[in-house]
Amino acid sequence: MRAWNLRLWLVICGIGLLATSCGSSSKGSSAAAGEEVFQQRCSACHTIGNGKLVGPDLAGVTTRHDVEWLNSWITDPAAFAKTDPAAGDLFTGAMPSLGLSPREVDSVIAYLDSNRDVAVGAPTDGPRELSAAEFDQASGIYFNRCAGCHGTLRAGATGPNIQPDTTREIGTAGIETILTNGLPGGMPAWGKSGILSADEIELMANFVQMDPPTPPPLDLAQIKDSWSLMVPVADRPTEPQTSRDWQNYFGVILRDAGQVAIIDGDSKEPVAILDTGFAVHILRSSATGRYFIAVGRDGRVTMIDLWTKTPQIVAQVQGCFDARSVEGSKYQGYEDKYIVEGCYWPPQYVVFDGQTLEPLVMRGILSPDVNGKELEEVRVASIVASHFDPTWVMGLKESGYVGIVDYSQPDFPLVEKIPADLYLHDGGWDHTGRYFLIAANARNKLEVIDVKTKQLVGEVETGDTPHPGRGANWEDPEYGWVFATTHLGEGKLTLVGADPVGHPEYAWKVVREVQIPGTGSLFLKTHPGSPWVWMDTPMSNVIEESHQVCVYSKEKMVLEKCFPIADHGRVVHFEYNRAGDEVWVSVWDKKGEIVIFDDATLTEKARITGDWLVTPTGKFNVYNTAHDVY
Ligand code: DHE
Repeated sequence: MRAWNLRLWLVICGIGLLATSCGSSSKGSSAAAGEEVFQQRCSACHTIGNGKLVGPDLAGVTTRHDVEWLNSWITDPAAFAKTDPAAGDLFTGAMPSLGLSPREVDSVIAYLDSNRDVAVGAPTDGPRELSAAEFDQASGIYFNRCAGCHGTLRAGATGPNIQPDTTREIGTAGIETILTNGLPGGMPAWGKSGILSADEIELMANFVQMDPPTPPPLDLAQIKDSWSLMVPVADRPTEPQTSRDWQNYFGVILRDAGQVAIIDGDSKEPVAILDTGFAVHILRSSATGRYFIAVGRDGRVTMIDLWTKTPQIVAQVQGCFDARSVEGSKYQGYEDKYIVEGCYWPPQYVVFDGQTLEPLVMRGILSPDVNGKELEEVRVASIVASHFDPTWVMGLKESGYVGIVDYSQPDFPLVEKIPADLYLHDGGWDHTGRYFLIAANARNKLEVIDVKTKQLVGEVETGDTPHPGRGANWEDPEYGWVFATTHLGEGKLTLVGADPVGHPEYAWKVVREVQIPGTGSLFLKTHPGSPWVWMDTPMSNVIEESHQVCVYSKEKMVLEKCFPIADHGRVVHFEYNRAGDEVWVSVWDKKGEIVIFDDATLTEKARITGDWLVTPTGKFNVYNTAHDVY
């Protein structure tokens, strides 16, 4: 037995429980256990003998590194890279700490060693030909599941570039592995979670190695053709026809049912379930709160009147083929006057009448990026409505500009383009409504825009892929006002100083970082009267973590606790009721639930269930959404 093998043997046999297999079998129980761990935790990025995936082929790795080295590397690659030069050379930031126990690490090494004689594999197998029907099917799946992160033309944004040059390097088998198991930085495990079948994964693995189809334009005439006004303004009530507190209604997205449920926040009863269309993404309230405006991934905008006895759809229109954001005009004198829709495709925004959704203007946003690089795709990401002047502020994702649209001017022009950083995604106001903080999430930063001076005033590195949603604002006992975000790529809540008047020394700097168990956080939420900040981790590939919520104490300045609230689905997104004493959380599943907590005691108060509650995701309280309470 060579020296290295002997050491490996000693390490593995030193673990009592595994000792029975030592010396008896070439692939004993520790290697068998290691195989299981490898399949679950490593095989998304590595093969043994089947070529490079995201990470290198690990065939023969135990002949290249000794057991102590591998142990340190697998346990915490980032920490090890700081102390070991070879590890430092190898570490690109992609290899995460997997949180394996020492026994699991040993078993993985034993498994790798049991494959020490396997030869490193050839990297790729090319794509097979797809029939026209298969190509169409794959285009549909790509649009539904992939385009949001990787872009319609696949140039990358929140997710990496996956154009054929890159995907062919990985090859069909490698892509299938990634699609099945996901990746630690937020790439969902489409196969393991049962969302894509094995056949669909095979189809997509081939499709993404081919050139993307060219998506068509959508002009104003076509947008006008899509407009339908179900209830003219003259036929609508002039005052609320319900005795319910409609300002405490919650609009709940039933994503895969293509519906929005309007739930009475007091009685918790569904008062209406409305067919809004394909994969609704978000709702926003008009400035008065009377109308909910829904936007679907297919670009359809739906206006819901909450003043009728039962809420009803009064108008619909399609301004884009692919969209994620919509907002109303909120400046004094312009309440409920206009609606803007931001498109993912085509690269444009569209302004509608705020009472009827009649299309008024469509304006293109394609431009070179902040570095002067020509682009073929620029998507409108987050949009907020200023309370200081008649403007909308929007993140122009690929170009890295924050655009300002002046809706007091006849043609709703983009009057400013403030250079920030690439891949702008989601964001919200600071507590004064003067500063807009938006994540350049692939750059691990929050960009801070002063909408009064129309300048970029801060750039803050917060962590791996910040995802603030609308963000959360509160007064920290030490640092004054802060704006916070969680992250998709690491388990961390980051507090950024947001008090340039009271605490200028901390403004737009990281002032606190709080570890939370689990990556894959999408949303956090608080309320001015609450002592807590609620956080989710729905995109964690560790099932238990996707079921939990975590709560941070503003006063104690520590993570109070994390606890599971379901044994199925993904627990996602928070919303407070109008009074700010209840928090609503979705269990995003075919058999969905909404769990309601008493915010003072953190105890469960009610659980809404029912066959109608299919895949609930975002929830929007009328009062809080109209007034930007977060
Ligand atoms: Fe969202 C907000 C884009 C996936 C639920 N999401 C946003 C915003 C953007 C965005 C740009 C900000 C809108 C604004 O403020 O005007 N979302 C995207 C994507 O590109 C992405 C990553 C991939 C995709 O294909 O769509 C994506 N989003 C999701 C989901 O998978 C979620 C969890 C469920 C779903 O709808 O499929 C989801 N996104 C939400 C919600 C908000 C949101 C609930 C609003 C948060 C808020 O509190 O305001």
